[in-house]
Amino acid sequence: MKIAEVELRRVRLPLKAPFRTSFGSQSERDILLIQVTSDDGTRGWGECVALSAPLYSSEYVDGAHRVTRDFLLPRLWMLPDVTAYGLEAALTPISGHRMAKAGLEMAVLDAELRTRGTSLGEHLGAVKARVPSGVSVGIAESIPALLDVVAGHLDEGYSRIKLKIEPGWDIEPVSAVRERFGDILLQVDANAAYTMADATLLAKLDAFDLLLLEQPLPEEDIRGHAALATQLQTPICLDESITSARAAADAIAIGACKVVNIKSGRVGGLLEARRVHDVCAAHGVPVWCGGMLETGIGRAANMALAALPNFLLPGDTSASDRFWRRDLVTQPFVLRDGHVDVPTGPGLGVEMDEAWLDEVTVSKECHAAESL
Ligand code: OSB
Ligand code: MG
Repeated sequence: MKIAEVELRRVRLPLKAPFRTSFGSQSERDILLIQVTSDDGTRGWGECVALSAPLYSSEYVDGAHRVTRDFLLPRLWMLPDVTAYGLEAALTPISGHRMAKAGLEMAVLDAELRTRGTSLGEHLGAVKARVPSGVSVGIAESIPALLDVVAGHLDEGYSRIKLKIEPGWDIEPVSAVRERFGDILLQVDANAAYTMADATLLAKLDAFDLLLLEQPLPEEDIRGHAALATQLQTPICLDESITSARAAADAIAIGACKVVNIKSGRVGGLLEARRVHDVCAAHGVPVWCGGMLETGIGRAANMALAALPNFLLPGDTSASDRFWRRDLVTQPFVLRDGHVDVPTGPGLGVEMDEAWLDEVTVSKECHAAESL
């Protein structure tokens, strides 16, 4: 495949409600979208998951945009024949910037698979037609407000609830949710907000029979997680720390996690995400699919990934209306019986709602291959 053109577009989409985590509150998303067009006119879309500020990880959307334009695209133009696999290799010399790489890779893979008439699920090795859908619940104003939000999601039929926690918002809300809703699938995510000094406090979570405790300690603190694991019954799951299949292998070997959250953006793309899946499977470590407040583009990729065999826990694979009044795709993802369908059409299997997309577009720049 030859790429004739790449469009970098920024869209601004308000969230239905502010989403609060230990690293801050989001009330809208400023998203980098990538559209590639091949020389035969096939188009592919990618969504970069970088947030506005470098709080969850070191990447942020303005930086990802710039890296894509200044360092990734020149390497794409140098490829005589473009495939997602070839692009991944061509981008390897660029250190870090995994979310930027993942956004471009997604667009190329979408176009490549559309050319071949293959769905992303089929390409990655999906074994399910639909995936169980969990929901990530932000830090609330009060316990009654949290209970109302959780009750709403359970009424909608979500299969599992994840509560965001931070120091001062942990034991009480978790206890209140467990007491009020009984035997639901429940887990918590700390987004690196604790230290080893909190080990005794975190051990109190053992009383609530949680599926897992996600990323209690900082990204680089793999050894700390291994030490903490010896003091907890609740399985530790890593998110921020797992930046590659190698990082996953290391974390598992040292006993830092019993479960892994996979986000293709965090690990540099869907191809590396599948390797993370495979490494975990080889070690008998179950995985689940994380989310980054994606529109239907990134959400489509998540559903395909979450359909792989070792995705044994429900993911943050919620329906489009969890965050958006109107998604960017014409067929938004809907929740049915606590599940969301994996797209079956070629590539990502979604089409853009062009009118809405244009309405929420803040900027657009077009880059063309110098010669074909
Ligand atoms: O840690 O999983 C996380 C959102 C943004 C950044 C990090 C995280 C999250 C979520 C939301 O928890 C997951 C979703 O998109 O549903
Ligand atoms: Mg997380």
